[in-house]
Amino acid sequence: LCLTAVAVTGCGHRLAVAQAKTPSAHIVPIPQSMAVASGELRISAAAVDADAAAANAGRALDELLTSLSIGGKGPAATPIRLQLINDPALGEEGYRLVVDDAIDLSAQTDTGLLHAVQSLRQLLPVKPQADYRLPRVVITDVPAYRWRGISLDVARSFLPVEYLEKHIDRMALFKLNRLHLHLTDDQGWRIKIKRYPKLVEIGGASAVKGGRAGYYTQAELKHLVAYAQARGVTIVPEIDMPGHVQAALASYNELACEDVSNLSAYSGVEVGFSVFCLKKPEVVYPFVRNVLEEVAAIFPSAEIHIGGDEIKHPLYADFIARIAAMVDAMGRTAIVWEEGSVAEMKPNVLLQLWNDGYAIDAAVAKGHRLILSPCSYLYIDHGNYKGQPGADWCRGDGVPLKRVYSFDPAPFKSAVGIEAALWTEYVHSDAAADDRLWPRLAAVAELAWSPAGQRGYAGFVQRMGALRPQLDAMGIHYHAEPDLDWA
Ligand code: TNX
Repeated sequence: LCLTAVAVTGCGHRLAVAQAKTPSAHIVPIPQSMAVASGELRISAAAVDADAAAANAGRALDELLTSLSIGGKGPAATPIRLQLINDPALGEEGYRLVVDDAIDLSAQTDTGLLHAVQSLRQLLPVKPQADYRLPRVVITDVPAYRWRGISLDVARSFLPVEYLEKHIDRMALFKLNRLHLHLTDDQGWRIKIKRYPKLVEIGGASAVKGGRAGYYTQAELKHLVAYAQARGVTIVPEIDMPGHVQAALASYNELACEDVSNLSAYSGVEVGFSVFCLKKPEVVYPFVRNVLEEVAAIFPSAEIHIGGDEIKHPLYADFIARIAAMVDAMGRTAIVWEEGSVAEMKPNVLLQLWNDGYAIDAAVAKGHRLILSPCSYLYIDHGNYKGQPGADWCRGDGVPLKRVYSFDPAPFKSAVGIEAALWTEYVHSDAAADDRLWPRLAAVAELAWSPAGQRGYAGFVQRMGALRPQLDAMGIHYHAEPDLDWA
């Protein structure tokens, strides 16, 4: 007999491995509850019965099975059922996944079922095999936070549409659900506004030194919105103002106070020098309104980010209050970086925290809720390790995987969730973005989805380490993280 030891002489190597190992259930983010029973389910074919009302999840399941060549019916086919059910405890995004003699995925919504499919996908290998062995599990899973985000700065250095599509697929694998696009900054304006064509003709043609210029057409952005929506991801647009606007001033000089006709977009990395001319409300407010109307027509997101960072101006609080009200009148909710908390705004306006220790209690007392992006944990433009070239202003030791994972959101009782940020002053290619994003974004996903009681770095390392083939299959140029033995 050969039960465990692979090295025992006389045992067929493959047989020994197959008998020794119950397939393990490594899922990131770790589910709220998961019971693993003994034994395994073997699958070679699947008989899918999917609720037609869950179209996105049905398509995702179909793609998963096709990618593994798990085909059609037949007497030996394993039933796979994808069902919409009524179970309020699962909320908007929760799901149940049971692997027994059949595979049952259930949720109240299409989005919940999408998450169930992603968990199933992580339990399976990434390459076609003759048959598949799944652990028998009962998973009930609900996210800790409704906001599980990543912000990409496409303004300093552009990221192409094809990259964003891939990025959305990767987010979906880890149940991340908010893609915040920082579309405008001093160095570039990346969204075509039909009423102001020079914004992309001039502002879209520049970038930070060494970075990529470019812009998205409205058709491209609408395509991305739909692509993301089908994968459970909401794209949240940001138009940063009243500072960080040099690209806009270069395109439409009248937005500036100085009487200059040769302003040009900026390619350095300093911040805080450009500002709309707030003494010319008759110029600035109609411009902002027209821009935001086109933005709102492209992005159906409940929230629109209006920036508001890093600018000191006597009319700043008034400007933020007026633009937040403008967004509100459009039927959307404004998000503003933490500095905007000085403005009088409706309490539903979300504040995005980015400086560790920023004094936010007064704003919270007014009812504002928070998106947590503390730079010393979640600014992943900072190095994967101390000394990796790039930003270091917030934390000189970089923001390693373990550091990201150690962020504790619990003290922030008014948080709606967590968002990491990839600024791109020093990130100028798809591969460089991948290197910054992965595997750290998986840690962010676990912080945002999994309850504190289930989390732990050792377990994360073990589960994430096992998911390396998933990242390889997606073609991710991830950082060779030593903690995961990926070096
Ligand atoms: C601060 S965070 C910024 C960005 C920079 C980033 C670099 C925030 C709201 N503003 O403009 O790109 O630091 O790490």
